[in-house]
Amino acid sequence: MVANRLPVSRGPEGWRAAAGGLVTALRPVIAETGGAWVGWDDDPEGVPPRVEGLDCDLHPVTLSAHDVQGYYHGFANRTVWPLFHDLVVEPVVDRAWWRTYQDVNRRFAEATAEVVAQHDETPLIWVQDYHLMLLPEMLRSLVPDAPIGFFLHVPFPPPELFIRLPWRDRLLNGLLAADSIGFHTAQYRDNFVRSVQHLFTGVTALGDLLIRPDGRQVRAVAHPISIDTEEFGSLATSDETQHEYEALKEQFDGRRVFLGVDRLDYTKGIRHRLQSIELMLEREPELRGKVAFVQVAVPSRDDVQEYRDLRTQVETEVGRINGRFTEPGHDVPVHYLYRGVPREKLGAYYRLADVMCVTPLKDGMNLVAKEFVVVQAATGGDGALLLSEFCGAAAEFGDDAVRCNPFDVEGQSELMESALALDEIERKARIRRMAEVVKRTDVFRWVTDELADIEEGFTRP
Ligand code: GDG
Repeated sequence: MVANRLPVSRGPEGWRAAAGGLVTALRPVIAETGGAWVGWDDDPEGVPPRVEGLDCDLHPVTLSAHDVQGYYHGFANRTVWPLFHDLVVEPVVDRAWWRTYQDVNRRFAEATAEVVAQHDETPLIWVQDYHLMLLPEMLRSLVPDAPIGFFLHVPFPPPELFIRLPWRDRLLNGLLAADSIGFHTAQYRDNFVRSVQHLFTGVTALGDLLIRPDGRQVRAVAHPISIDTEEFGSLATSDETQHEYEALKEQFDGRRVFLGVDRLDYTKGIRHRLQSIELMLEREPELRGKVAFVQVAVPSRDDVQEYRDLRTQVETEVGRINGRFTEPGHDVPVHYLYRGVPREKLGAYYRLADVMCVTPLKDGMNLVAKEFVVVQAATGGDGALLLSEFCGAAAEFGDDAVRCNPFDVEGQSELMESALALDEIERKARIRRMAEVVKRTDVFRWVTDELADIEEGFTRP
């Protein structure tokens, strides 16, 4: 496995495997194959070669402050991220960042080739995400006999937007050296295929296959990422979550709760969501005091200017709404938490929510939506899911979610109200159906499908 970060984090009791579906889903595969993980060791004291509970060798790539600035904060997060999220902010184009991105990708490739050389049999290499898009090509020349897969966790934009990037050919060539390239949805896959065909006339598309002029075939496939549904089912019903839930229930007694849980990122539609809440309270005075909106905003990329600006804008909105609609001696309408909360608390919020607002302007998949429906279904809940048309999850839930266009702030505010007004039996049935979808296509299925496609796509040289 090659990813920007190693799958470990340091807590008060030392190093442990990182929480999250990806690591959980890979744990059995890694244990079985005696796997290895190459990633940036973002810790001043370095990362140990093994961490208890994770049967996997860790191979750190150490980056200087200059590398991190150009490769990570720069090219990955200020050029590719906004471009791939349909330009919701203007990408910054900087040649020096691009050079650093190439250098760092090269170092990841060399570190990976060293790991491969330690194995008797050539292992399968699976590369994750937009930080490492040049890696398949670099690896192909260093280890020609390894199956190489790539998965993109963010959307792939339409060709009209992608071709604005000065180094568009280089990125596509980087990816096209893989045996299989995975995307969350058929739409992102099609955007990629159309970009390839637009820029490289010699490439033929045939179903899931792209045939390059040299005859090499590459698979471009849609495999939606998901969650470990059992893990979230147990989280929902654990004693600690129950305890947290009861406390929240009491705090919000007599009020219907809207919930948002996001990294504080401009792609997540938090400002538009707050504006919709404000419009709803303005339009419907009888809802004032009867509804509360909880926004968990997990700090993210706060050394990037656009993210610091976003925080100021969001906090201004929250202040304005609370200033307008709080009655002295009563609770505020918007509860804004600028921090992550422990998992049990997150589970309790998912249980508490009457309407979960997942309203990104653009989002590759969005796992919060999947976690919410699974937690609700595990406890017989009847919460509604307000879901943006512009996230991967929308392709899976159809009309069981209340679908919204977050750019239409007024329309979204009306949909918030209709979500609240849905009949209880109807809401329960919808939650059950959406949870069934997530259970059928959980994260283990994603890993199996991805690995199978990489193996099948591989032709020995
Ligand atoms: C990228 C793509 C794609 C959030 N707040 C807390 C907390 N979380 C956890 C959630 C969820 C995860 O963080 C967020 O995942 P998302 O999928 O919603 O969003 P991104 O971070 O943007 O992820 C996205 C994903 O990659 C996978 O491919 O779906 O489209 O942008 O798991 O539970 N966890 C805890 N406390 C919090 O306060 N413990």
